[in-house]
Amino acid sequence: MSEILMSSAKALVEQSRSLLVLSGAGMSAESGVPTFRDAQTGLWAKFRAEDLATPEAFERDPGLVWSWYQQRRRDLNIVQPNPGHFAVASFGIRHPHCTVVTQNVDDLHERAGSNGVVHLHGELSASHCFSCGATGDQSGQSTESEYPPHCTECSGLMRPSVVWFGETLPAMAWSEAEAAAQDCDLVICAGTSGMVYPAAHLPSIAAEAGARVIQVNIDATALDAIADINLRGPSGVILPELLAEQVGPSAI
Ligand code: BV8
Ligand code: ZN
Repeated sequence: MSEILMSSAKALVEQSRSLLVLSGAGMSAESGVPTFRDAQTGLWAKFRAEDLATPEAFERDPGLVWSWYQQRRRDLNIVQPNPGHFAVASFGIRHPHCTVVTQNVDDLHERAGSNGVVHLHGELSASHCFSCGATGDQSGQSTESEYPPHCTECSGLMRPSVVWFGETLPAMAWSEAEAAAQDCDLVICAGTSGMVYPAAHLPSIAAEAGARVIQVNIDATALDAIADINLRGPSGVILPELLAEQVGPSAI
């Protein structure tokens, strides 16, 4: 990736007074968490993630969908945040006007030290009742059960508290993300294909409000068209350099 592009991007970060970081599955891929574009493995090899992450799939086969999330929960227990997560977290500690909005359902940003992370698509660690919405007792929830437990309120089936395709995003999360996009002067899109809506609208909302857009991705994506600077490469390598504390000009 060219040094000129990186220094231009670092200048935008240095000048920024309000930063939005929008992260996608590629951010967690550096920690070993498969993206939605990656092929499924094991029992779910013959399914696409998009086909499992729907209410219809859960109604059709609750055991299949629940066990897929249980496997992802177990996988998450053995991965760690990567240097990209830590770079975002330490930048956020140095710059209070930095909002982290993620499409990811893992807690890797939080485990790296980011606070107030906005989860557009929910969180894998929580569950609620598919019928009545009760959250029940989340403590010590086993990641081993291969069939969803029953709700203690209405004996309906518990489901993971993630947003499935065809479901609306949590209103609070979306309005916080939209406000951050409208208010920021710079948005960094890290590890997202820009294919899933309405999350994929956020960079355009920011650009239309006058913000500059930096994209960090190993591939070309739908966001190439609106990115002012495209930093091609892994987020775990690029973000630590892009967000490193910039020491002022050395005294002469
Ligand atoms: C909604 C939780 C209103 C579940 C997820 C037609 C056109 C436009 C939109 C639609 C349409 N038909 C339907 C829709 C709406 C639909 C949608 O956008 N569908 C897409 C597939 C076309 N959206 C919805 O349904 C949303 N709700 O719109 O509500 C509504 C209501 C009713 C009816 C209609 C509308 C809800 C969407 C939320 C779905 N849930 N996750 C779970 O996790 O199980 S989304 C899921 O996909 C993940 O959260 C993941 O984050 C996301 C995929 O996006 P990315 O994060 O970008 O990941 P992806 O795998 O795509 O890309 C990874 C990128 O990383 C790649 O670019 C790769 O190059 C890069 N990368 C890889 N490694 C690295 C890297 N980059 C840097 N470093 C690396 N090391
Ligand atoms: Zn219930």
